[in-house]
Amino acid sequence: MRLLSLALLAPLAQGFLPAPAAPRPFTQRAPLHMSAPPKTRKAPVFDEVCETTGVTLTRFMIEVAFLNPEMQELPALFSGISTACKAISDMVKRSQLTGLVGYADGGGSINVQGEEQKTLDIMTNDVLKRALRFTGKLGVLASEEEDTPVGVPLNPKDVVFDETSKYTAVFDPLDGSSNVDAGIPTGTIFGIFEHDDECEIAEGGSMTEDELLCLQNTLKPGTDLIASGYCLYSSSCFFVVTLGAGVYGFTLDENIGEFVLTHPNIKVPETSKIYSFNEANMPQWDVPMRETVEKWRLGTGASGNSFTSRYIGSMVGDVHRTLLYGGVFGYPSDKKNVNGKLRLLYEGAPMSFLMEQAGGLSTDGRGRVMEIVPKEVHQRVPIIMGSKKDVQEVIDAYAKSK
Ligand code: FBP
Repeated sequence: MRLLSLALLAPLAQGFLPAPAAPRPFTQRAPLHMSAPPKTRKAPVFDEVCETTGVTLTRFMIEVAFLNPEMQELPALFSGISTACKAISDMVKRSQLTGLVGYADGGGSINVQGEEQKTLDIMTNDVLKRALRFTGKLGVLASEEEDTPVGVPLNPKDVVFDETSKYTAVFDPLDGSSNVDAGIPTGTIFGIFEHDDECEIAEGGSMTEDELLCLQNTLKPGTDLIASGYCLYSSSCFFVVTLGAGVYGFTLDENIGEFVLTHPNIKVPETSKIYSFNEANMPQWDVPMRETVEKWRLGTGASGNSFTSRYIGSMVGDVHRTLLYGGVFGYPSDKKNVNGKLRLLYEGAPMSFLMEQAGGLSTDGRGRVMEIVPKEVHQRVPIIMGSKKDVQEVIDAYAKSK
């Protein structure tokens, strides 16, 4: 018999929009009037739940599409994403047994960001790419492991009943892969945009029209996301998603092969006692960032709380803990990496959409990460996200330092 929490019967959630601040010279932000006004999305209410299966992700998506007609084609896309995540969960879990460990081709396989690719980086990228393509709903995809955005031509050979290329998907197939062989949590991060065949094409030198169209369809600010989420491969396999009406967490029930709703309407606590950064970089951080964390250590910050430190080194793991327990996670700017380490398009923006929908904040110190318009697919961005009042303390420190 499955445990059914009353929260499952809870109705809607609302998005969150903090006031924008003066941008850094090199950061272009989408003025609020430019990005599509956030449409109020309806979240399903489950007044009847099967005791054996609980509320599955499949049912959740069908009900979301029923309540939000403009999302009719999302369930098909999500069935591809969740199938890929289940397969990746199994690949990661069995990798020591199947030999899918270490660097691809014994080392030397370098992605466009100069990072040595793990065997699992390449395999998980392939699994996700194909699963998305077979849904027949994708126009373009961009991945950490792909040099440039990839157009997904409608291909009659793949025989999908109604191909529409309605969406653009951006993803990091195996975030934290540097930790995977040590059994440390890793994850898949994804973001979904509407695909726009008509989008205006800028001059592109050597790029073909199609390539430019692909690029234009991916270089969008987080405020244009219609859905984002992650799958965490850890003690359990968690699938956490937002469609613009709150954040919902599912746990993989391997007995029935389904993601089952276990964390409805996640709300990140407003204040906390946890910070989560790679402190080895602290001496290089911007002064406002460094001073704020020093105050948190001493318990002399705005909340008066003495903070402790938690850092897994896999963004998905650190963000998942932050959503559930509260805290501030990030990879701020520092003298070495002025734009931090995390990628805006397929790490920063999708995770910021989740954090804001859970009532938290996500900033680069000077403004909302969600409003930053990417110039490049693999562009990096400083990120500080988490509990609203604590992140606001960082924003205030940066504002004061101006
Ligand atoms: P990828 O593994 O996808 O390249 O992600 C980068 C990442 O591993 C994040 O998951 C994590 O938050 C960060 O880098 C850790 O960086 P560092 O090892 O410098 O602390």
